[in-house]
Amino acid sequence: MGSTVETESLCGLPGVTRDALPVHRVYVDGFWMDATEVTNEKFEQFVKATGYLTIAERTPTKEEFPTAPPENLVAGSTVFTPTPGPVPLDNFYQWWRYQKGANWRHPEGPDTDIKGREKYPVVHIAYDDAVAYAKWAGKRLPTEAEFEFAARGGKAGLIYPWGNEPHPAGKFMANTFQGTFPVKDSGEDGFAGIAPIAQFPPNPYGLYDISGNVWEWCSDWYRPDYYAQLASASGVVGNPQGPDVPFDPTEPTEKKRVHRGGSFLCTDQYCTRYMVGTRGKGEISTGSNHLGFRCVKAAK
Ligand SMILES: [Ca+2]
Repeated sequence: MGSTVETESLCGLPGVTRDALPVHRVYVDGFWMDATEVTNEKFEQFVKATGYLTIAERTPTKEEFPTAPPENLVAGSTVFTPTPGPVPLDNFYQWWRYQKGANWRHPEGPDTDIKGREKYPVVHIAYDDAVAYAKWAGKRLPTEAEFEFAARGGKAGLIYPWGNEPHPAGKFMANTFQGTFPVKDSGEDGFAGIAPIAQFPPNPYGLYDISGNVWEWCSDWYRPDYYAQLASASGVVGNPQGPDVPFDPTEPTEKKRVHRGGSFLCTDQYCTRYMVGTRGKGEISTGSNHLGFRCVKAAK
């Protein structure tokens, strides 16, 4: 598991892959994983069966978001918004906005819907939403170790799930971002923005979009030094479950869990964390239009 110092330079955002150092070995028991990200169609079945209301559809309270301005205490979610022209890539608030009325049924806001997007990954899913779905489906979320093991598809030490070239023989292997970030996605890979599931070749384990398209929730709490902790443990750690408590020094008051896989916004100009050994993270109540999930189940 993990990423190397050598691949750090592939990412435009300095130091963002350092939490995936050093490369280390772990052991995971056998498990099954969904071949694709959970789709709008599947999530709708769950909502119809249970009446579940996602966090983005509920009105947030001051207690939950003490630093949010009062005008933002309305149901909604974060939506990527291209900037009118090139901007310094040092402040992501330039291209993320809190959109009132954005949720899984209305991915870009109240004027948009999921008609014709049945096979797209469900987005604007907070951690508890993903857990609720998984429980209903008789499954659970993957641990970070399970996710990375599955993503590597039986191969060790590669930069991407398919090898070390981002575009082998000129072919795009995942839905990422081309063009000028965050101004215009030129969609050379066939998709400017989110794509339906399974539009690119699967990895050797038959998993689609394990890299790119949307980030995916894992069950581990996030700490940047967790890989270093595992590496310093004696022997190979079996079935790691993540640290006991979350901590992200860049936003120390926020409780974050791990995201993996990168998204349709990944670009070497900013962030290339669709690289298979790298890590992401997110506050547990916060969804966005490039974050979804898939489930796993223990092998009997
Ligand atoms: Ca794309």
